Formats: sequence, structure tokens, C-alpha cells
Amino acid sequence: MPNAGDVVINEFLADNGAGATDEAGENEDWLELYNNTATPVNLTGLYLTDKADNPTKWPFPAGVSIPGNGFLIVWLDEDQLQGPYHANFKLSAGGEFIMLSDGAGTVLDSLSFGPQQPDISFGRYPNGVGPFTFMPVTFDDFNSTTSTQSPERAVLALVPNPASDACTLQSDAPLGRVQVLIVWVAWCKSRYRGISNDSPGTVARQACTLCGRQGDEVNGGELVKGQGANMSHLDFL
Ligand SMILES: [Ca+2]
Ligand SMILES: [Ca+2]
Ligand SMILES: [Ca+2]
Repeated sequence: MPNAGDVVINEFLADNGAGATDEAGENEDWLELYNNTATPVNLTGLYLTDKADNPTKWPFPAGVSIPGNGFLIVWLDEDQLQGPYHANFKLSAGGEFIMLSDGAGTVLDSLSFGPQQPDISFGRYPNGVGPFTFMPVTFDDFNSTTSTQSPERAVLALVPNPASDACTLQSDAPLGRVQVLIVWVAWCKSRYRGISNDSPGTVARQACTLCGRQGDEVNGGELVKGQGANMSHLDFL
């Protein structure tokens, strides 16, 4: 029986619009577990649930283990006939609860989360041990606040990150297409996303979808803080 913190809920996506697909080719909710120890952990006898009063809702298949410092993806799609790692519950993008336990009172990890948005993960940063934060999807991979899952994105860096003031976007290649995720806590407690432009070096302003405030601008590789902005967090998708 692993101890709390050995295996953790590392990342999940409650609104998978255009991300990873399961064996049936479907965009489904998923959950990523991470093993913080260097040795494999047998998950037999452990359960996932989205209901605190039903801790044994989905048992892990007998004999399954998670590699040392490795990952295990469980699809949350109520499609148990599609494979061994398909749980009998989904996650509400409006906010819900997840628990990993032995079903008898020993909780390895659990969290309650608030509203989620399409294709933006909620996960632990630093990977495996940090608090939950919104982040780019790192499906079956180490969590990062800068996406490293495509080569053209790997060259991007934000200094500093997270930023609470002006910050610099660094790229050693033309900024052909950039998407920026900004979490505006002070204004409207919503996420502002979707800065995108196909013209090299320039990213247009867009308004926050909830509060209407104009977003920041990326131009020529430098991101300038907006007037009166309180930028608590900024990531690249
Ligand atoms: Ca969902
Ligand atoms: Ca499915
Ligand atoms: Ca991950």
C-alpha cells in the first residue's frame, strides 16, 4: 500500500475539446497519475472516484502498476468497454471532486476543483509535488508551465514566469504563431486566453471573454504589461 504522496493526481483535463484521443478516437476527460517514487507502485486495491461518499466507485484493474517516476493515464469517459483504463465517471467542467484512495479511509490524494476551460489542464507544478494550477496540457508527460510538446514551441521562453510585472518573451525563431494563456486573478478571476496571430512577431490584443478587458500585446518578442494589469500568471499553450 503506497503512502500519501507516493502516487498523486498529477494533472487532469475536464473539457477535452481537441486534445488527446482514447483508443476509440474520442476526445474524453482524462486523469494523469504520477509516481513520485523511484520504484514501481502496484495499484491493485486502489480506487478513483468523483464522489466522496462512494470511494470505491472505480477500482484499478488487478495487477496494474505505475512505473517509478512514471505516469498512468485513466480516461474518465464511462466507456469501460474501450480498454482497461476507462473509469465509470466523467469530470464536470463546472467543477468537481477527485479522490485516489484505498476505499477504506486511506486517501492518497484528492482535490476539489472549480470551473475548467477547454484544453487547459489543471495540474501540479512542479510536477508531482506542487499545488494545482492551470497549465498547458502535458499528457502522459512531466508537467510544465511552458509547453514543450511541439518543437516550434520548445524554443519559447518567458522571463520571468510567472510574472507580476512586465516580462519578456524570448524566441530564437520567428514567432509565426503564438498562443498565450494569462490568468487574471485580480480582475475577474477568469482566464484570458487565445492571443493568436499568424503574422511573425506580432500578436494582437484580445479582450478577456468574461470581463471584457483588453489583453496584453506581444510585439516583436516583448510582452508588455497592460495598463493597470495585475498579471498573476502567464503561460504558453
Ligand atoms: Ca468533462
Ligand atoms: Ca471513450
Ligand atoms: Ca502531465
